[in-house]
Parts: sequence; structure tokens; C-alpha cells
Amino acid sequence: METTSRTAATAADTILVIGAGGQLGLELTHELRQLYGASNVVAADVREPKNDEVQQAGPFELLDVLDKPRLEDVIRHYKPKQVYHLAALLSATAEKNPKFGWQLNMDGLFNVLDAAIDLGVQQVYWPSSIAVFGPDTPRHNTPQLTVMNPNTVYGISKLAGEQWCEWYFRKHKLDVRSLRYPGLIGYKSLPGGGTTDYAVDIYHKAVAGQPYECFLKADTYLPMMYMPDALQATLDLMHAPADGLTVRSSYNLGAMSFSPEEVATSIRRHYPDFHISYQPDSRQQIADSWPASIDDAQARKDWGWQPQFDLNKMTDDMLLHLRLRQP
Ligand code: AKB
Repeated sequence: METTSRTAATAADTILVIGAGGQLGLELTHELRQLYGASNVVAADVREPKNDEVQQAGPFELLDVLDKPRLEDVIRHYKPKQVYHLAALLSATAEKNPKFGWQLNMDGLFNVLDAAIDLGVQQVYWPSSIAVFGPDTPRHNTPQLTVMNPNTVYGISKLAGEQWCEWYFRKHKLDVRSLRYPGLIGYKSLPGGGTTDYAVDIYHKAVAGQPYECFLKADTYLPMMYMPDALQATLDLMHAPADGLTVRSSYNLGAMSFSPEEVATSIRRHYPDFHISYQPDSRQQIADSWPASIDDAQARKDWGWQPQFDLNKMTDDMLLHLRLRQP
């Protein structure tokens, strides 16, 4: 496969994060500002973020990624070397708004990739997901290269997006990099519209001393990852030398795999009376079509991926921080 000679951003470069108010965007923006300086990291989102930090700690732009002229104006103004394009509709929401899910996830990506080429952005980061896999995919230890056949709007859009990223890399030498995230769990913000969201909500209920009604069955295993690992993986990939990267669609990325019942058991080490009940809804079908665990050997080999958190270590950290944040 071809490689590019482009390098990762240095301290003086400007970085644009689109979707900076979202679950991942919020934490990634914070991390990038620590690394590159707050004034060098431009946060952009379609709405004013609920968390003041995104807007107040550095530059902020209201930006709808579907508005291409406005996107180009923002890029012309700040001249970012890197763009992190995180804006998307997640699995459950996209299933309810299929046309808009497709439009946002695909046209948004095209707008960013085309603007990057036209306006000289050197590196683009775009998240993919375990949703690229479908019911025909081997469920356990799902390989990097295998049968895909996703059956959700979100998964179809992510798989198509991966192929386009690879095409822009080959045809235009654009240094696009991508990870297939599992469900992401963090205490700083709530996810919205995903199938793996239960694994965040459950901790909030536990700390509030309330029972949790789960929308997935007790034994539904899904690949998951704690936010510090996801941030580390993203930055490690973006900092990796281009010629070591053998995957230009999107890398499989794993950390842990658990079921709702196992999270409840992990929480009960701190809250012995914690109660969980199960009321599966339409998200069960989505979860059943996804892998239970992921083989990320290629990421480990190419750029040294190594997760730090397992379920109990994550539970201890989540509960500690959520308790500290309680009023
Ligand atoms: C979702 O549940 O839709 C996302 C994902 C796995 O990409 N968290």
C-alpha cells in the first residue's frame, strides 16, 4: 500500500475538531488543547455545547458540517493542519432517521475530505465503529478483514465511509486515519443515540442510588472501551509514522467485552444493593448484529496499541469520578 510523507501536528499547528460538543469530542478537544495549547485547537459544533469548557477554554465556531461553504470558511480562516471530524448520528438514532443519518454521516464526510484536499489540510481523523460488522460476521474475536454486511443505517454509512477514506488516501494522497471504536464509556458526558449507551447510564444510576432498567438483555456481550483508552488510541494513531500504517480504511480496536449483568456485578463491589432489571427494546436487534469481541492484532502490530482498562478498573474509576461530581 502507498504511504504519505505527511507528519503529525506540531505544537504550533492548528487543529479543528468538528463535533467537539459530543461524547468523544468534548474529551478529545480537552486532550488536544493540553497537548498543543488551547488557542491552537478550534472546537466546532452544530450547537452551543452544554459544557462551557469547550467554548471558553479556546476558540469555538458554530458549524454544521453539512454547510460546505461555512466549513470552507472556517478552514480558510484557521488553516488547520489536522481535522478531527466526529459529527455523526449514532446507531439507534440513525435507525429512526435513516435518510438524515445517511446524509449527515456521508455528506458530512465528503465535505470534510473534499475541503481537506482543496484547502491543504494534511491529516483527517474520522471515527468508524464496530457497527461496520453485521449478523454474518464471526461474532467472537472478529478479525480486521472478514465478512461485513452491516444491517443498520449507521453501520452501512460507516462501512461506506471507511471505503471512501481509503479511496481518498489512494487517489488523493490525503492522510486519513480511522479507528473502529467499540462502545465508549466516560464520566464527563453522556452519549446520545447509541446502542452501547447503557454502559454509561448504568453508572449514573448506581451513584444516584437508583435501580437501572436496561434496554438490552442480561447476557448481551459487546466490545467496550473506557474513554482514557479511546483518547490514547486516537492520539497514538494520529502520531504514528505514516509508513507503518497498513490499514487505511479503519483499524479494529478492542479493550474489553462484557454483558449488562457483568457491569452490574462489577458495580455491586461498591454498591451491594444495586438493582438492574431488563426491558429489551429495538436496540437489542442492533446489538445482536454486532461482534461480542474484537481482534485488534493489526493495531497492536502497526502502532503499538495496548489498552489499560478492564471492566473492574473502569468501574472503580467511573464511580470515583461520578461521586466527586455529585452536587
Ligand atoms: C453506538 O452504540 O451506536 C456507538 C458505536 C458502537 O459506534 N456507541
